[in-house]
Amino acid sequence: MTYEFCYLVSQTFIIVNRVRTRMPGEFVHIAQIFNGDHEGKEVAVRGWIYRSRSSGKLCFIQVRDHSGFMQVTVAKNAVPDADFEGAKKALLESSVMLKGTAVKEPRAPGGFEIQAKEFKVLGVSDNFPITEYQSEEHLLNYRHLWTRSQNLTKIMKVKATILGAAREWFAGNEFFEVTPPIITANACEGGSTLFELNYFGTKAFLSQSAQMYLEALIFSLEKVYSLTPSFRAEKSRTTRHLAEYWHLEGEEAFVGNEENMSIQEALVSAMVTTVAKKNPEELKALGRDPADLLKIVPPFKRISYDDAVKRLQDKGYDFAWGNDLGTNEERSLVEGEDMPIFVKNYPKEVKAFYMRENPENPKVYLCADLLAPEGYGEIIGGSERETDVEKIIERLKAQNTPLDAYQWYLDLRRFGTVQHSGFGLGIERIVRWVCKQEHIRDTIPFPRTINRVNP
Ligand code: NSS
Repeated sequence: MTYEFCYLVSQTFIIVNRVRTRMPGEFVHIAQIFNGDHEGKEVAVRGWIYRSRSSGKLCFIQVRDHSGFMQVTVAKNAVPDADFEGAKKALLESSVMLKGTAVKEPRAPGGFEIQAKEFKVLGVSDNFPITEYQSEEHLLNYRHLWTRSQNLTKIMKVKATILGAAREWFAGNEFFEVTPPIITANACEGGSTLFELNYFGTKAFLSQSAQMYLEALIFSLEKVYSLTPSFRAEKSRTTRHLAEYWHLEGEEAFVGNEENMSIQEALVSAMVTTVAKKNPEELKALGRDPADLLKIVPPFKRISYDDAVKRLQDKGYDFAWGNDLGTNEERSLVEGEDMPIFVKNYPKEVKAFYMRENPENPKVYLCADLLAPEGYGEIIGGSERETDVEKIIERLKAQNTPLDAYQWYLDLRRFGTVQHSGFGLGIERIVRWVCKQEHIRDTIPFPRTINRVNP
């Protein structure tokens, strides 16, 4: 087909399409009606019943779709008899399809309603098992239905924007997206949180981090990232740990610890400012002022672990050098900050074997954690990687790790190693902060925690 012909065809298509969008009965999303463009016109809507009440010859039904709610009035004399009977009987969460006129109605939520001419129930709903006041446990048991709730819907929209913004940022900064394995033979973050599985008769694990594989891939692609599920058999019940979470990880050749932090702050800024611009209504409804997020721009403060210890001691914490920072310590360090802060150069004993020793102080690694403000705590763990193969072997031996499964990783240091760094960002951790959620489980549709694997 020639270009001209294509053009002609597409013009014709556009004309046909224009006529179609003006035809009565075109399906629209509810939010499109509220902007007034459809006033006085016929529209068709598909969705689910959110609320309903009827009085004799009139039903008032609130229908929801992903974009909002709309009052629909179904009058006995305006629709076929079967439609009116169906509307009267239909219970909450029945799926419906309706046609009618969009009219201004100041008494209806949002100032518009649809006066139905047709009202079809597509899928009936029996007594919906979720009513107004339910225990947390009940809502988790019915998570497959509770994902229809307003809050979870908004959080999922925010999360989708955050993931899109991250991918866009990486693509715009010359990172290649790669696909590391999930089933592995070695631990990246220590044995205590490994999920073990029987892999055709040999022991294997679910990945805690793609890092080691990303390290392998920088030798061809230089800057890589991946978005994968990571698994941690976290035995404690906390409001910020999941057994399965989404892990966004980057790895960069020829980059040291400081530049690694600059990459992270640019990425985090892009993720949260994009969501502030694209989802202000969802954020406000969740209690987050989008203006808080628009302020998150580099550079972020960088304090050393040593400084962090001093700050904590000055505030009266009984905290000795060499301990890991817990939730309370992290909360205290970001008190009064409205941007995330980096804490860098942790003692070796609290971090993993693969980090590069600080040449200026061999007691600490060249690493950094990024702490979110408002007490949300760590959202990123990152470091420059050790390139000295002997040092890595020594550390693995010191922790009694058999080297067999790590030989391939050691090879990366034996064949053309280069300075490199990387980081891992917990998607649900950043969503929890952005959406001001108390519990991390509400940032993922089907949370996996110590006592829940179903639904
Ligand atoms: O253990 S980390 O701190 N670091 C790593 O896994 C590195 N190997 C990543 C890398 O350099 N490529 O985990 C990274 C982040 C951490 O900051 C949290 O935001 C998140 O992963 N994380 C979690 N989120 C939810 N639930 C759990 N259990 C969890 N554990 C870590």
